[in-house]
Amino acid sequence: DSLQQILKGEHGELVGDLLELDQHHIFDDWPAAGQQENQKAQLLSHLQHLDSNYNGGLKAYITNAKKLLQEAQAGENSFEGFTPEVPEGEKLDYASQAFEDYEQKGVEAAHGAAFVLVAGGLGERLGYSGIKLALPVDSARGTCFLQVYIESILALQHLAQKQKPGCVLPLAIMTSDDTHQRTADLLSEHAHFGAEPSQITLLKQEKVACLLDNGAHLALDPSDPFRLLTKPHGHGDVHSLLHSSGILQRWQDQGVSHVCFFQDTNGLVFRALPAALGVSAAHDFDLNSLAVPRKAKEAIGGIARLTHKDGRSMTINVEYNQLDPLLRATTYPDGDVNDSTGFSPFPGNINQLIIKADSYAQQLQRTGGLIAEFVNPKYADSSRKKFKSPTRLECMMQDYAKELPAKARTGFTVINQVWAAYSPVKNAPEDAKAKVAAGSPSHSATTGELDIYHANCRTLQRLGAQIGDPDQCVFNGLKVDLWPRISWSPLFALTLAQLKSKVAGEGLVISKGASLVIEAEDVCIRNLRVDGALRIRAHPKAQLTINGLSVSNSGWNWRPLSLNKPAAEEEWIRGFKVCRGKAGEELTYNEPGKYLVPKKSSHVSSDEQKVAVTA
Ligand code: UGB
Repeated sequence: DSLQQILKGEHGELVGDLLELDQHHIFDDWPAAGQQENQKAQLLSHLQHLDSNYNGGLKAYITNAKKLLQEAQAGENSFEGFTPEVPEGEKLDYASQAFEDYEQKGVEAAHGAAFVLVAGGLGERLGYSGIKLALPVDSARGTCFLQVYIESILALQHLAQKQKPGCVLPLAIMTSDDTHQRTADLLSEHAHFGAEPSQITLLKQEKVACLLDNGAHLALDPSDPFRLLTKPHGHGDVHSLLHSSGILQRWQDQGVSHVCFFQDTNGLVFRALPAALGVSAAHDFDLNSLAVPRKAKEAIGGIARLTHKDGRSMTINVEYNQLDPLLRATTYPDGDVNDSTGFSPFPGNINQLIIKADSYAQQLQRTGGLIAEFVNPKYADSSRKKFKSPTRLECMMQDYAKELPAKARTGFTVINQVWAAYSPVKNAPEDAKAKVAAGSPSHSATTGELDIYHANCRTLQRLGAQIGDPDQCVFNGLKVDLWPRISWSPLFALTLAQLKSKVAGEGLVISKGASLVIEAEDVCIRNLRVDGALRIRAHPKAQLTINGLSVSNSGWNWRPLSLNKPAAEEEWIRGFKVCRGKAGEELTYNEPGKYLVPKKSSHVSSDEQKVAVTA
């Protein structure tokens, strides 16, 4: 009786549709009229919410799910009829002349750039309870991913303003229920890390209902019979959100020409992004994927050119779990294996995409931003009838390429040195160890940090600096190289050209085990020797010239954690603690002005001495 009443009421149409779609089980234990009215209202409004947040509503969701689940059960291959080959693209050596030329072109195009950070994932794989954007990128500087990303955008904005005075580069961050509030809090607690509040927009993606079985029956939450179980729909939601929120339209009205997408924990992304933007502008690409050499079986997709028997052809990302079967079934009988270079012949997708705004807007207008979905049930046995746990439909942002018309210009930009472009923080310590044992990069919190130092040291070496050798360490069971801990704010140098203009490489000497942190914008290093630790902080309008400074102290130590000593979660996932003691020199300039450091011809500080120069 109570259900009959609902069918006549506000939610009647939706409930009727669900009953027609064989979803009676949701209402099996529906209490009689007058009983648990609040809980019943809760379920109905929850269903309505799920209905209004999926294009076409729950009816479309269940219909799409049934089709995809049937195909999955039958073992259908979504690449049936396609043959993969290694595509042509731009391959750049980091710091080569070609790299620098593209970087310059990217800086020239930067006034038309907008940024999209997908950060709806909670990072369960990493075993970290907070949001990943709040994790420190490296312990030397101690700033979190969100800060480094925003500073990178502001640094590019400063460069772009030389082309277009006053331009502001916008950032949209996709969050989810899991990350939204904490991301908003992180921004407001830190005054948006120096960005204008109106420069940043948060877009929350909604979860989708879980599916119990091949019949696409929606799963009730075991802990609450008046709610459905829901899970994230994947990073592909970002396209429909940019469309439905009107943000893309707004950006276009402001003159945005390229939209640059990136992920939550790759501290190196902005090293290569300006060059990739230059490649996009130079080749007038509708879609350009930044890529790195990929180890076979590594959990990053491979970029491949797929040609169908009927003549269709597209350059797309083939996700890691699909690449091996596709290769085996077609032109590479050994599957996903390394070639003589030690890498897979297919470039690795790092989900950093640069999309031309004009054709993107047209495309979203046509599709509403919908991205091809897939389903990936874990079956209980070979009959493929039962799932180990409820599944859901998903979509991936890089599958935007699948929707593009044949005439679209798609390409990719490979940075030949992985260390210069990609080291995400994705895997918990035990999984990271297993990945390394299987020949893949660990993509752990340990390497995410250490690769920043590695990249900075290698880059400075290319400028002619003398950098001490790395120490060999074991953190969380991973054997790693610990290079001198050099870290700088992107506001000091974002591009290679900026770094070259600020650091005279031949005048820089950093000892083995030393640390150097630059937390200042306008610093020119002519002659500096660091044996120990040095941190430089300065007011944005302070101009420093370092010429003849030599710092020597006992420095900072990266110590493996001992099991019986307490450590923060951020330290546990890295496997080390930084012991700073009182050693380490700190140069601080709090007022605008011009400073020569040291004032005399040389300046040597002793161990345990902390010098604060306050103007
Ligand atoms: N993300 C969301 O914003 N919402 C979601 O619903 C899910 C994720 P994962 P994944 O570079 O290593 C991708 O989970 O999906 C955000 C590519 O598909 O870390 O396994 C999340 O917050 C793969 O081709 O990665 O694999 C994070 O920022 C390869 O490029 C981002 O989406 C791989 O990343 C990625 O989510 C990689």
